[in-house]
Amino acid sequence: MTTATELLTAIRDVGTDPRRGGYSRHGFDPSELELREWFTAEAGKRGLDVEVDRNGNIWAWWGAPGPDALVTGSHLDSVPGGGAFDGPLGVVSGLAAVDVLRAKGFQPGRPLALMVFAEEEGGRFGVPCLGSRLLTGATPAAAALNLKDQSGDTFADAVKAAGLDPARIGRDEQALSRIGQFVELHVEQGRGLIDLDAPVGVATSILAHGRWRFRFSGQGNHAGATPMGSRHDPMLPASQLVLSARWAASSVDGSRATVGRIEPTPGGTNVIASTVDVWLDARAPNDGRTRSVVERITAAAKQAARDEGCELTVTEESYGDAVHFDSALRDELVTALGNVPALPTGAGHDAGILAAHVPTAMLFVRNPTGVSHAPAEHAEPADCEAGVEALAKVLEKLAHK
Ligand code: HGY
Ligand code: MN
Ligand code: MN
Ligand code: MN
Repeated sequence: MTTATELLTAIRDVGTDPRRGGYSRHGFDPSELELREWFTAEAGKRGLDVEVDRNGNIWAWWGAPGPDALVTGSHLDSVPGGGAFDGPLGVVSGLAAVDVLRAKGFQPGRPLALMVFAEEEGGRFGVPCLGSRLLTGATPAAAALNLKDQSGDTFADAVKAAGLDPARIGRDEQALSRIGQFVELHVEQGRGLIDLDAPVGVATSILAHGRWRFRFSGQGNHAGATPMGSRHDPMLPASQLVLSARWAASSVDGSRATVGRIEPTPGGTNVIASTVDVWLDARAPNDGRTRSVVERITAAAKQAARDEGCELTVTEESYGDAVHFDSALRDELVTALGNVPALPTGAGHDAGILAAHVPTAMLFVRNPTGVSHAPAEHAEPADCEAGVEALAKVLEKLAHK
């Protein structure tokens, strides 16, 4: 039997993009395709039948596909310069849990599948959980196919390059109807389990979460020849937006607002930018609070654009309302595992998308640094094994004959 840590070590050498350091791949990116091949081989070694659905999500079946399948899974793509656990831990724990169950001669009493969702981070096309959103129809095919990545390739181009048919992208009734219950194991992205001194916990809720693109347009000009009083420099209102994200979020309880990506055009050191694109990630415990944070930030950005004689266009790139996981299923997990803590997560997950369609639950594994979306993200081997044991117990209980 291979441990989760051994499997994580194995995939560290597959599909890693050295340019960004650490673990970072985009969905549908050539380096991620290699990783998907690795997963397919590992699933095959465990006698799981692998298929790729029309939206690029991978399903590894123990037993004939659906209906009323018990499904577990997560994602393999990551953010630029991300950590090695966010996504992969859920996938390798599924493989290791199958090893545990097979070793004890367990035979599932219902179809059981291990999934890998495509493009969960939205790192390439800007929409998080794209694979699960397309599967469920939360994102319509038409809205997805025209999405462009930073090199100008469309999602349709990427789908073709991945060997899929753009005409078949979209809500997959048959695949969705196969899922009876879904459980995702994930490294915790925060300090909850550290403070609770527990290796494993179950999720209660996910924040309402959206992404907006602010485009400030001004007057491109020469850095030396343009007097300060006659500039329309979009970098000024862009900077104001970054600062307002901090004070707006601090004034709305439990909310978070982040600017992690700013792109001036043309981006020359001696050039006053003509446009500046700023991406805002905003989240809060409910829809109303997220919206109010974004409204405050947008008002400040509009005023700053006016003051600098710049134009502003705002585009909502993605949005997902707050998720409250199925309490009955959560209670089943707590019963199966014996008194594990239940806690919320600030991070988004494919489980959050599926929760609108099937009873869904999440397991978290302690992260001693509490850091995520950065190389410091971590889970100790003993806690990874506790996660595998917990997942195997949950799968055994829920898939019992
Ligand atoms: O961004 C998120 O919340 C998740 O880690 N994709
Ligand atoms: Mn993530
Ligand atoms: Mn994740
Ligand atoms: Mn996820």
